[in-house]
Amino acid sequence: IRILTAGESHGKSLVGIIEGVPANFTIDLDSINKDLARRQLGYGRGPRMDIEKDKIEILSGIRGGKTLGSPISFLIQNKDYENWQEYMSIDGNNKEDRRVTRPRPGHADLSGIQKYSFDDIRNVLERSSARETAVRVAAGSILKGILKDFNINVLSHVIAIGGASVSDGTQDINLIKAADSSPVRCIEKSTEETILQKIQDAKLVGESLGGIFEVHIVGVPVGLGSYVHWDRKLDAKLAYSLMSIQGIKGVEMGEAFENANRLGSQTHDEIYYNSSEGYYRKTNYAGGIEGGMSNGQNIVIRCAMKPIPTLYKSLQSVDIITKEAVSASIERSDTCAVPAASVVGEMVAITVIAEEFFRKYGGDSKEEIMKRWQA
Ligand code: EPS
Repeated sequence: IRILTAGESHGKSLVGIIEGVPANFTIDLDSINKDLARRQLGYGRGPRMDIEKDKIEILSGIRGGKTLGSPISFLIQNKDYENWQEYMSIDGNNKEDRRVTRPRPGHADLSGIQKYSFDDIRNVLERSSARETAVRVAAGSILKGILKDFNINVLSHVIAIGGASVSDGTQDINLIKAADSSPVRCIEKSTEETILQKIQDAKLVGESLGGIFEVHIVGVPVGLGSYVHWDRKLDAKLAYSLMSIQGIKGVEMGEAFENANRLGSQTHDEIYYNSSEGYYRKTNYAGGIEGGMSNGQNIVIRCAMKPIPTLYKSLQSVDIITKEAVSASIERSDTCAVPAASVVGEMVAITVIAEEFFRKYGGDSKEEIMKRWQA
């Protein structure tokens, strides 16, 4: 699977191409649009989400509701483009009054203009924006729909925001399913309330908040990934992809950081066998991956997101033209996007699983893959 994303945050539209999807899989546009809508939710998001109503428009690779085996291309319109046409036009006649010259600490702004020799930070922020994640959600949702035929599914929930953490980490998938009905995707009621208050307080003082979410992938067969090839280790590939989500600064497999402080005998999941289940474990400290391969348990990944760098309470910066000390630029921002990021995390993780699933059971069509998987 190869995914190419394109598009500027306030440009005409976002575009994606997915290559490597086998033929004859049914694509359900409604469920892709539902995932796009889930990404837009969450208490703490900014006014931009009132403007956008993300919908996928497929351009190629699907006929009569089924995949053709050819690259799937699609677009998601930026409704906000209407308000930005005079600034984001491609023909060189853009108005100058939304030029950005005060880089935000923590954003791509300063390193971006230095790297590309720009004198307008807008050239950087338009592409570094997390708006790009809409494309990755659409692509991941297409693959999620396909993997459902093989009983693989993905869920997520928020376990901490702004220092308020759930008291009890659960592995119960049925409880985690309830995350979608929480405004911050947190399934522990008392923590949800504390988080809502924290976001409200942060907004009042122009602050932003980060947090931690957990992605659970269920139904993954044994042996995706590799212990033979360093670059196909499943945990390594997941960490790489999840770290590529805007704002994600830490990725952990299972209870990796807690395991680091435990004894070996308290860290490893003991192995049992019975004739109906085959091999099984009673614990999942490893997060479903041993030796770079899926072990048949649920895959559990935790991601840490930093607080969004666009702050109403401006930080110290330097104007890139005058070199004078100034406060960093601000147009508008989200106070917290951790709930949205958890949905992005699901879709990015399932993309990696799909890639390794097709590598192991691969074929040109659903029929070929199904035979191998059933065998
Ligand atoms: C973002 C800034 C905000 C966010 C945006 C990411 O956009 P704007 O500058 O238009 O207010 O809303 O996220 C999205 C548009 C999205 O769809 O997630 C940034 O600077 O990264």
